[in-house]
Amino acid sequence: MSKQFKRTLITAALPYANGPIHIGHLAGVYVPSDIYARYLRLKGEETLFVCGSDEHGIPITIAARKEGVTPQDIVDRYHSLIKKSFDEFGITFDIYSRTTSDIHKQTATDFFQKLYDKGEFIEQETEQYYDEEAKQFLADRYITGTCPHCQYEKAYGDQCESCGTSLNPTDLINPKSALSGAVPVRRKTKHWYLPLNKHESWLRQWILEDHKEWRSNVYGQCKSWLDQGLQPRAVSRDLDWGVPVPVEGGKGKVLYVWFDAPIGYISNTKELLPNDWEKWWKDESTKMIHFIGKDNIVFHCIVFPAMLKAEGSFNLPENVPANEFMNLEGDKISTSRNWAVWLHEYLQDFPGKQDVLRYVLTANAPETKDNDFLWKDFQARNNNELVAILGNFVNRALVLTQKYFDNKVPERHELTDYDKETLNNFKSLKQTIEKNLDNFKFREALKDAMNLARIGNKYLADTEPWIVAKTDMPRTETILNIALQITGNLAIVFEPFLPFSVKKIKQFLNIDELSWDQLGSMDLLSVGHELGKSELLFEKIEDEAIELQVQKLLDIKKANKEKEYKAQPIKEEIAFDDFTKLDLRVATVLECERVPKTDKLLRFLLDDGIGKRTILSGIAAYYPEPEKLVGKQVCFIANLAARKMRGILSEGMILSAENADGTLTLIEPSDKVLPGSKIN
Ligand code: B3M
Ligand code: ZN
Repeated sequence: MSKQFKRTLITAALPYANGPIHIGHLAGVYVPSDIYARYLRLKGEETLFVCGSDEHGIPITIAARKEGVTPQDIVDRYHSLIKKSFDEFGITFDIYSRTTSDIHKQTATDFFQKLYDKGEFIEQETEQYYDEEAKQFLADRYITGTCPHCQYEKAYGDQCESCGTSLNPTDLINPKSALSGAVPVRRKTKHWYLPLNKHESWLRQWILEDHKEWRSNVYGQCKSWLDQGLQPRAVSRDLDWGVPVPVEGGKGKVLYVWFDAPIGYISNTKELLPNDWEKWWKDESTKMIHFIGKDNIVFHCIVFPAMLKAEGSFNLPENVPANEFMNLEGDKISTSRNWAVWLHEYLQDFPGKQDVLRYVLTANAPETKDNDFLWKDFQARNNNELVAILGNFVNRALVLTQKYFDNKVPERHELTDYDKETLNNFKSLKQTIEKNLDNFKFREALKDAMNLARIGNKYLADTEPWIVAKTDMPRTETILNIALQITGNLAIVFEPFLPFSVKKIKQFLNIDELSWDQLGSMDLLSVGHELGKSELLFEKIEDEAIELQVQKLLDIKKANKEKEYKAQPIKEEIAFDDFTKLDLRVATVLECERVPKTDKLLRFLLDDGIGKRTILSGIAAYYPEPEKLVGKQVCFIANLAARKMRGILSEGMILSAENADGTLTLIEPSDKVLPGSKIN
């Protein structure tokens, strides 16, 4: 199926306005969608790129309640923070609006009304938990109780955060309302449902047969949903934050956030183009692409298309290139656990380095599987790729032109075979890069763009114009002419990926507009053209900057462990006699050193009041300067049978406390006592 399209509507998932944006958002949705939008515009294609904040839904009401402010306060705060981050990272939305706007509320209301009038919903009554004190129905998140699987007492109605099991509110033992603490009662409530089962057969055809080209993760998820059989889905909720249900019986109810949010794409288009929006949504020659993360697949591939189809006048998406997740240093990014690199914080620590992050997140994009963001990798990609390849090439081409040709583009004389081969490489890679961009393979496309810079770098290294200049000026002119044309080409190919750096390259070259069509041309700069002033394109990132970031994460990890710390259950009861069998004493440390060739063991020589004794203890990792322990007092078990470790006899055991993160701390008496003192 290759339809002819005239224009492209690009949507990027509407981020929830209940927190700032982190690298996971950028990697999953906003950098890829921006690359695509920039690429299409550079090709001169008619393109519209819409996004906005998703400002309804339970998490926002929960955040508001926690802080004692209104949901509107929360969304106002995060909407502007998020919008600012997008601006700072060069995400070129044509509009970034919000779902609390009047036009959105009206659009969502009308949409619901139309489906209602057409008889596209079914109404169903169910029993749900109700808080009689707070006088409201309780969303799953608002009910807490004991997890039936792990006995954790603060499990939520939808999930136990301790063991990770997903739950139904009715699974909880001793359910309580998180609003008032009251025991919730069950009460009947009526809602409107979109009968997805009615849509199953055309969805099967449309996705499984007509869109086999979709990414395998997307296709696979859809297939598994469809194979399980679709069920009616409630599109309303008992809540007071959202778009009110506009029909009879809708009092106290709002549209489910996943019903109104995707309509946000439509209302944002309307807001931007009040007279012209319909061609972007209803004209068959418009291609619509949804950029999302993998947790949004079912809503964009099944639920929203069913809504659009039920409405009857809208296009369906042509592709939904959903990404998998970007993890951070091996762990899933989590807003609530502060396990993230926040964009506003990144820019404080790395001012002006937006492109470095854009580059790393694309080079490592989670297009086919979850990937990891590692600070070491970030540094390596900056230093070994951006600085050493792209930056180095551009810098050399410009500096040599200043040095030999007074900053003007020199003439090009006869080409050697090697020159021709170099230029041909550009032409052939252009096609590969286009194909990858057209198919949302941004990672591959970026790799090939960097390969072009590599070709340039190699060209200069092989032709050595700084040596040729001593004997053959015409040849030097040719080499640098080619190097400058290559630089111009790099400004085209990197524009979608590294817009800030490309802006600089264009200033260095003193050129304005370049278009994708010109990629591969060796006549971007005419002979005699005067170049601008140049500087280094990228700078090296030092170890210290990276260590700081790694330390920041270690601190967060430690704080999280402490927050989640649960004291171990008490062991089985023992008789007093059992206790008195233990001979616990205090001793003074005479010597302390690491046991050679081990990571863990320290050898203590103790004054135990009677004589000297040696004890080995596995705490070396937590006391990197063991000599500092000399003179301190420790507690130990004096009558434990001695045993040999690493050829050394250990006579007893030193007591330590285990911290939340598993590290150990020695136990010391609160005042100095005589060595040998008994512990009772
Ligand atoms: N706000 C979920 C998310 O941010 C949701 C996306 C809506 S797209 C219409 O993951
Ligand atoms: Zn549990």
